[in-house]
Amino acid sequence: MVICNPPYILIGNLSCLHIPELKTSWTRAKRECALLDVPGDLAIINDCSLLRTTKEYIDYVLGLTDENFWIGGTDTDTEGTWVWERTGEPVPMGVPFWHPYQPDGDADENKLTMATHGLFADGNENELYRFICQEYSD
Ligand SMILES: [Ca+2]
Repeated sequence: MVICNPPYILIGNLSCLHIPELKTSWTRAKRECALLDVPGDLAIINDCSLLRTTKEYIDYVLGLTDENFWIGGTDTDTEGTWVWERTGEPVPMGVPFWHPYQPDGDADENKLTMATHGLFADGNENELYRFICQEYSD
């Protein structure tokens, strides 16, 4: 059983997430997660149930259907090779995680979002988006 420390809340009985009100760049979003009372990092979403329940939380609890959210993936180091920045583990590619037309930004878009459609899309790191922090236990 997962126990979450405030400000994180349990999503889908799977992970402890917190979505601050700020819109900011990917790099500052990452820093903001680290500065929470219980430090976290931009979310790693490796599980399609977590992807789905996070989107449901965003849409139906927060009512933020038109927002993009930074999460913890990047292809800055090797264009086209997406990894979770915190662990270096690969980001799952294709269905059901990514939108069918994503990623499409090549070297201009090297950070990962959960976009308005609830699926992954690449984004330019200087875009000002909401973001999803995750408490981690390892
Ligand atoms: Ca890229």
